[in-house]
Amino acid sequence: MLLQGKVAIVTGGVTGIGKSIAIGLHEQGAKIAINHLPSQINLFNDIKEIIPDALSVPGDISKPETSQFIVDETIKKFQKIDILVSNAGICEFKDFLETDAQTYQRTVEINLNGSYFITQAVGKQMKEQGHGGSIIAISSISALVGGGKQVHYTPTKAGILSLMQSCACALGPYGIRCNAILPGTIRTQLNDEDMKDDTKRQYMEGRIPLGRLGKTDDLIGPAVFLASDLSEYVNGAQLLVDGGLFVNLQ
Ligand code: RM4
Repeated sequence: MLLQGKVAIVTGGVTGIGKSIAIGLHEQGAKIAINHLPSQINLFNDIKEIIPDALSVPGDISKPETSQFIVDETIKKFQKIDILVSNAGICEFKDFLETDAQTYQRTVEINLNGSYFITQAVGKQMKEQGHGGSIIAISSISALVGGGKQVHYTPTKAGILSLMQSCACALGPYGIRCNAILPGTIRTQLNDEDMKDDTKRQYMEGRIPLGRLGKTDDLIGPAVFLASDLSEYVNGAQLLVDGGLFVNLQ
């Protein structure tokens, strides 16, 4: 029980990587506030079966006011915040030259702006609390390498990595650690369509030394590590969780 008595916020916490991490932090003893879109309340209710005292903090993370709402509601219910997992994100695969401005802007607003706003709001609360904290942002292998159909997306993941590096500098003096997790190709709803293409899926599996695509539960251990005191001197780090995909040229 590495997180007994801790309070964690997970954004985008009812699907994919965010859902697995929310459940994983709960299993280590943390109380969980889960952000999700209002339309996903049924998905939140499903998670309540697993995490009975989970707090629903619905809202569009791209709006600055949502982050303050998340912090205020979490404090109301749990009186403190120790951990933030900034996970909410979208990725539609689209040809660069056909990508409309709205798709680009929405991807930036949710992935990068949303991560900035929630990190700032939680950072202010943690500073006021005076006992530090751990902020984890879900960046991506795509922060480090490109994707021909992800030109609107990869810059947001690179931005999230950079956000954590600068927040590590800005918040470190308050004992608040900021680190990035960089998932590789993890099977989630974000790549359902992309991975339906057998040729693409077999290509990706062949690129990964461990021989398989990632599962969302593969992110639980790294998140628990960075959330817990096991990583008390880890600040501004980036942790690839990709089965060896990034380093495998040949
Ligand atoms: C990740 C990475 C994966 C892709 C998902 C949607 O950042 O690019 O390959 O499947 O996004």
